[in-house]
Amino acid sequence: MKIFVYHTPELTPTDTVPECAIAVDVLRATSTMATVLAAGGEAVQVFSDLNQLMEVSEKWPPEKRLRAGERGGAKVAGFELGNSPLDCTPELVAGKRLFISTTNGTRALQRIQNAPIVLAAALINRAAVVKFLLEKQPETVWIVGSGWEGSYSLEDTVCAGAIAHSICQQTNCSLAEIGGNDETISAIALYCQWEDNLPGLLHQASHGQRLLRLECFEDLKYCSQTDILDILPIQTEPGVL
Ligand code: 3SL
Repeated sequence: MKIFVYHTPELTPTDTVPECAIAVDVLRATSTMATVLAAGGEAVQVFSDLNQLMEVSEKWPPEKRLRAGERGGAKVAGFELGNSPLDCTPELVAGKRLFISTTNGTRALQRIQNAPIVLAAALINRAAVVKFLLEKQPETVWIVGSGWEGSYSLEDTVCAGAIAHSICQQTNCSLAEIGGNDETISAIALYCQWEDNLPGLLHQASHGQRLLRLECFEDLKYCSQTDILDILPIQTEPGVL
C-alpha cells in the first residue's frame, strides 16, 4: 500500500484517481459526518452549493431529513444544524439523512468522489479507517486534507499522519515503503511530535483559533480525541456516505 497525502483539494491531482481516496476535515466536517453516522443517521449527503442542497433535500420527506450548513464557521440561516458534531445526538439524527454543506470539507469529498472507494476520516474514527485499509489492502491511497480556502491546515495533516503512522506500525513497513510522497512522511512526523497532545495542536491551528473565537471550545476538545467512534463513512453513491 502506498499512501499519498495532499494538503488541500487544490493540490490533489486531477488526471488520475487512486483505488481509495479519503477526505479529512478534522475541524469539523468529517468529524461531524462520522458522529452523525455513529449516532444512527441514515446517510450523509454533501453539497458545495447551498441552492443545490435545498433543491435536493426538498424532495426528501421532511421528517427524515436534516439540513446542516456552515459558512465561516457559523450556521447557515434557516438550517436545523450548523457543523457542530456535538449537536448530532442520536435523539436528533437517528434514521435521518443529513444534507450538509460546509466551506471546505464538502469540497474535499466532492474532489475525490470519482475514486472507486471514498471514505471520510477524522481523528475520532481513525482506527475504523485504518482497519478497513488493512483488510482491503488498496494499492494506492490518497488522503486529502480540506485545508481552509485553499491553504494548508495542521489538523487535517496530523490526522493524515495518524492514519499513515498506524498503517506503518501495524504492517511493520518503513516510511519509504508506505510513503507515496514527502507529504506523507512529514504528516507522520507531525503526528509523532503531537500524538500525546492533539488538543494542544488543534488549539494552535489557525482554524482552531477561529473556532475558539466562535466559542467552540467543546468542539475542539471532542474533535481532538482519537479512535472513539467505530464508524466507517464510506461513499455509496457520488456525494452520499
Ligand atoms: O470548512 C469546513 O468544511 C468546516 O468544517 C469549517 S467549520 O469547522 O465548520 O468552521
